[in-house]
Amino acid sequence: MSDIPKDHPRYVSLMTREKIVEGVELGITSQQGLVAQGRGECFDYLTGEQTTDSALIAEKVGVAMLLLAERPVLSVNGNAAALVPDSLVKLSEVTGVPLEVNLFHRSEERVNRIINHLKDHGALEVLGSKADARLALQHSRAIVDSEGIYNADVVLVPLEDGDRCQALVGMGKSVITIDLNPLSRTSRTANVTIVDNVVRAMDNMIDLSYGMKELDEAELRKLVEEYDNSRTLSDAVRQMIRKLEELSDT
Ligand code: PTJ
Repeated sequence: MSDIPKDHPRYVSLMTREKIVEGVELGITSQQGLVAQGRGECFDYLTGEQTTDSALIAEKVGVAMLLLAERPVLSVNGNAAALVPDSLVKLSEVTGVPLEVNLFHRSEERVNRIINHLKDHGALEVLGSKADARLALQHSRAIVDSEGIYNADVVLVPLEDGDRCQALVGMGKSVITIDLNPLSRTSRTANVTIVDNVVRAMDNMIDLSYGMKELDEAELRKLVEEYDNSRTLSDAVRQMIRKLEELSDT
C-alpha cells in the first residue's frame, strides 16, 4: 500500500483507491474494477463526497425493504469485497440477510477468493459457489445460487451493471442498488437507488438497521410505500448541478 500522509487533503479518497488496488493484487477485484472506481470517484467529487439527504432516505428505505423481505440477499462483487468487507459482514449479521458472491468477470478462482476473504472478515457462510441456477443473461453474471439470488425477493446490489439489474427486476424481484452515477442504466432501473459511495452507504445502513429492526411491519411498509425513486435520481442530478455552479463561481 502506498504511504499516504494522513494530512493529505485527498486522504480518504486516496485510501479508498488503495483498497481497490490491493483488491486487484489479492485477486479479488477485477482490473475493470479499477476503471469502475475511477468513474465512481468522479461522481463522488460532484456530489461533494458526502451522503446527501436524499441518499440517506434511500438508505433508510433500502434497510426497510431488506427487513420486510422474505428471502433477501446481499450481492457481492470484486469492488464491494475490496472496499467494505467488514461492513458487508456486519450488515448481513445485523439484518440476517445472507451474502452471495456474483461476478461480472467471473472465474471460479475469484469467487472462492472473495468467499474466503469475507470469511476472513467474519462471515460464517457465503453463497455463490454452488452456481446451480441461471438468470436470463448472456454473460457470467447469470450464474447464481438457487437458494440465493435466484429465489430472492429483494436483492441489494452495490456497484452494479445495468443488464443484471434489468434481469432481476424482470424476474419480479425488488432491487436496491448503490451507485454513485445517477444516470446509469442500473440507477434508472432499480427500485431504490442509493446515490452514495458504497463506503459511506454501508456504514449508514448498518447504523440505521439497529434502530429500524425495532419498528413494526406497518411502519417499515409506510417508508417503502411513500418512497419515490425518480425523485431521488432528480435530487442527485440537481445536487451535482449545484456543485458545478458553486465551483464555476469560485
Ligand atoms: O467484480 P466484478 O467482476 O463483478 O465487476 C465489478 C465491476 C464494478 C467492475 C462491474 O460490475 C462493472 O464494470 O461495473 P460498471 O458498469 O463499471 O458500473 C459500476 C458503477 O458503480 C458505476 O456507475 C460507478 O460510477 C459506480 N461506482 C464505482 N465506485 C463506486 C460506485 N458506486 C458507489 N461507490 C463506489 N465506491
